[in-house]
Amino acid sequence: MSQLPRLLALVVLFLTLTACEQPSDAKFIPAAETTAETPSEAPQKTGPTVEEARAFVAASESTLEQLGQHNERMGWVLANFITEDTELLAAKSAEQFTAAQVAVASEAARFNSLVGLDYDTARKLNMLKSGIVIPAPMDAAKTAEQSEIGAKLSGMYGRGTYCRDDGSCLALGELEDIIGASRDPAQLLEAWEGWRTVSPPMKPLYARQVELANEGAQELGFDDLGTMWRSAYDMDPADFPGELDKLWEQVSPLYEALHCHVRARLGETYGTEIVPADGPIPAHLLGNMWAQSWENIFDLVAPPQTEAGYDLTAILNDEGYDAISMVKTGEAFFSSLGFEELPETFWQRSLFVKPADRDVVCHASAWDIDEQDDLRIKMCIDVNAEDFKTIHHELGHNYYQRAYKGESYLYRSSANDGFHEAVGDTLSLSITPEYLAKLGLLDEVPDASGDLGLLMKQALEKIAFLPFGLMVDQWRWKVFAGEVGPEGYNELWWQLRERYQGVGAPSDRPADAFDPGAKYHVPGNTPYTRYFLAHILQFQFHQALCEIAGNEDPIHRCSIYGSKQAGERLNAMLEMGRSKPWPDALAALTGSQEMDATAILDYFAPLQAWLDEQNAGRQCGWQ
Ligand code: X8Z
Ligand code: ZN
Repeated sequence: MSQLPRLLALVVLFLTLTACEQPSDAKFIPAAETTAETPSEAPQKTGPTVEEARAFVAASESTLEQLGQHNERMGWVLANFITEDTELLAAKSAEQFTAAQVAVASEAARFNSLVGLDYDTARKLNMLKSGIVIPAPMDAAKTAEQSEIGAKLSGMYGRGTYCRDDGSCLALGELEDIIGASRDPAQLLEAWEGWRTVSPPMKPLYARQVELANEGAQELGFDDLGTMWRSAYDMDPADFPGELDKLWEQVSPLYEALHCHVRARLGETYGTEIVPADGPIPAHLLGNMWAQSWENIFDLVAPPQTEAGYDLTAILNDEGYDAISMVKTGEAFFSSLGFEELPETFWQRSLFVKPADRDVVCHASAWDIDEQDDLRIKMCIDVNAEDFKTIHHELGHNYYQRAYKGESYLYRSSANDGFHEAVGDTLSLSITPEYLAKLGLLDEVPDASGDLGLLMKQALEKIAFLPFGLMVDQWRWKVFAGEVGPEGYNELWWQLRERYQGVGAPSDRPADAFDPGAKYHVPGNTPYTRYFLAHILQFQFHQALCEIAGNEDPIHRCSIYGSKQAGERLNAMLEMGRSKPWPDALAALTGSQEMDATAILDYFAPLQAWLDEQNAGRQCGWQ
């Protein structure tokens, strides 16, 4: 029997008894402050006791675990079978789960001034109060409305297609193929604009979702949903943007150098009427639907006389790889580090190939249905290098999930959300020519003269991504803070795209455009700063693991494949889950408590030197 009615009854009772007591201060409370044993300040007899707090945390974990699992299954069914019915069922379960999360978060505030709490209870109370991605107001009708909107938005994205006047329709995957391969600006523009016809109808729904989620966040004591999201980093949420600024300042010179070179080369290809020599790069020319990573235009910007050394997409196809063998190869990498193989159910229950007969959410994701062994991925795999890397990304989530399965419910998560996104990518950094030669996919390892090409390809993926990884939530935080209303959403989006990425809209956007909605994570309501952090962290992890593996090559040539020592150290961090603040988890692997961009800068140092030479005499930056 569902525990929700019982829980809600409890909450109603609590709210009735203490109706005048607002859930006061749900802001960040450093665990250290609440953990200090201060026997002289024993809790007052009238207030809640430490035992009550512990019992409350245990009951909340148990309730949320049950509802969360049910919600996860419903989410899986919706994402694999989008229909009106599954949308409704998923919305219903999301509604129950959100209501329970909010009820618990609100009740947790009861223990705010309690002293003498042990470390774990204090940490978990904090997590209960702030760890909701999309809170709802404590009004049943509004909670239901918000869940329906959430399911509808996901469905609209998953089902989205662009239909031409002649009735022919293209799905996202097909449009992405055009953006990746075509060099015809008119065709590129059609695909780019075409995909953005899916999102205008999302705008009013999104605006209402923001209203409701903000109301929910405010009822829990936060200024708005953005503050709530920023409170998940074991630091005062007010300090978190500064942490991001610091990292961005470290890497932005490298990004600007890459941008400058890429813009100059695109100007040579398409002409300066299309690519202005001193302005933002039009977003449809960068080889990716969102201009978030640019590896598909490698051929246009590659250093002369260097190659990437090999074409992994061609190799995978020539060698007869299919979706399953690509995933098996990813699994084998983890096995080489000493991780246990994936369970049989992973192979039975995952979705690897886009079904022909139904709508699914193709955006890749990893699932942990029972938080024990029922791990799955859901991906519409094509045989190409990009999907090969994405498979490693998704498996990284699954191996992390399995590593922390022994932790209690609230600790079954990554140290911070950037860590979860970084693990699989860290292994992808080890997909080097040496590694491919070990697999028999390359006959010989190219010598160091090919490194510049390899680094360029890698930079087009990893460095190009950084400002995009940052700007998505810069946009959302401003939206959540009410700095802009629906009528200004799109303009703000493009202001930030220009400011951070130096990328501009290729054409005047229609008045009803809602271009943020054409990016999965906006209608899907997935925070995005995690990917920016992951792109910094994965290089820190890679550097540390290479050292542990005894690597002596330049860091961009290091592969940790086969190193049990590296695997052991990685696992030591993964199995901590979220039980300790992220600086402790980071230190367990790297020895450092700071997120820091030195490792990524070291990795790309030879490319930076080459870019600086190329850019001498060019006008860099954008107006
Ligand atoms: O969404 C993802 C993963 C699933 S967590 C495929 N990524 C971001 C994106 O596609 O926009 C990975 C890189 C950034
Ligand atoms: Zn991911």
